[in-house]
Amino acid sequence: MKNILVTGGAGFIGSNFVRRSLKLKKDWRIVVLDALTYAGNLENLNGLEDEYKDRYSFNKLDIKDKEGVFKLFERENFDGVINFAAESHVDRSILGPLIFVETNVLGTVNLLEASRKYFKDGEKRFLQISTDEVYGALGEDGSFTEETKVDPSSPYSASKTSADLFVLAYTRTYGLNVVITRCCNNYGPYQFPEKLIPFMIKRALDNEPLPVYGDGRNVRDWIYVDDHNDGTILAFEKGKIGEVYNLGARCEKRNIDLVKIIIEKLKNNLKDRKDFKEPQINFVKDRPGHDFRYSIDPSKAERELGFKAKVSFEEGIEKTIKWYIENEGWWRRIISGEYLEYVKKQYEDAK
Ligand code: NAD
Ligand code: TDX
Repeated sequence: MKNILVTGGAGFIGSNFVRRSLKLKKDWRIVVLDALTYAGNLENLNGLEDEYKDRYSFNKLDIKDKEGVFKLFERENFDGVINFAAESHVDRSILGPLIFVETNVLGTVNLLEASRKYFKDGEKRFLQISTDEVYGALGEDGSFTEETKVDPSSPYSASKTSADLFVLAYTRTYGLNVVITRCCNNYGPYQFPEKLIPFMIKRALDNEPLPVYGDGRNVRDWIYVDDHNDGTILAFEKGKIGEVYNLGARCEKRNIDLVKIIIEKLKNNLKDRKDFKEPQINFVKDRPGHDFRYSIDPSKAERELGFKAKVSFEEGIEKTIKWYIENEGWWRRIISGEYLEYVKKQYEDAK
């Protein structure tokens, strides 16, 4: 049995990862560490304690907590770490950058320090979940490869880039067995309703206008969360020490086109609901430093890891929209005071 620490396992990608890897990797025991910030939700992991009694446990802990993290490493004798924990929302990083430095940089370095102490043999791996945003913005042409120079635009992406540089320094200086994955925009169930797709679904279901930043021509490259997580498992098992792997599904969409797809899908799924009205798009003030386009070239992961995204956008977005319609209680329970405060601050000029 392999004992694996998954940080940020109560968030969107992390919780999907925990569920998927418990199902697919019968010889893995997963220990989740999560501070349960506004984005972390124990409900995302409902049922796992009963279903996987001996292969799953949860610890409420901050990755910055030196004593707590070192004690956990001492007790659990991990075979590897997969670090999903992060402050992950670009707009929040623009409103308040400091916590992004604290969690994404200092927190990652704290985990690296614990790994340096407890991972004496080079077999034990530290996998850092990074992002395509470290590469900055593209124009109309080209794609990010692992050779593209890092050039982050937002406090969020600057913090993720700094973390990547520390991870790489730990392999060069201390010989730590590290791998980094950089994935494009994820979508799927359990995504916090501040990110584009779930936010637009929530607004549409509440008959609120859909705020599209700028002229809506910015391009994002989309992957279904399970495909990202299959790539994560491959990188953890097959990646070469000190290497970076881009993960993506070659699925670029302009924001405005994506929002129109969401509207059409909602209309189709809700034709029988009398209270559902045609959602209105509202072009609002642009995000400062808004990256124009992302495009991931996943050739290296395909070639070296055997990675291949399997879920088509059509299938993934239909599943996602149905999930948010059927799980209205899940996102309604999240819309707390803090969420309302954030939305008010972020979209105050959007009215
Ligand atoms: P998320 O915000 O949904 O979840 C983050 C999780 O980390 C939450 O459960 C939160 O409670 C936890 N966390 C935050 N600070 C913590 C701390 N100090 N200590 C312990 N736990 C803490 O984020 P997500 O979208 O699931 O992203 C997961 C990872 O994937 C992040 O590292 C992010 O940078 C990366 N990533 C995300 C995307 C995307 O499209 N969402 C794309 C590429 C990479
Ligand atoms: O209300 C909105 N209106 C809008 O036009 C929101 C929330 C977003 N947008 C635009 C901004 C982006 O161009 O939609 C695009 C996607 O926005 P987000 O969902 O905030 O994602 P993005 O900024 O692209 O970052 C995401 O992908 C990379 C994740 O949040 C990061 O964690 C990941 O690293």
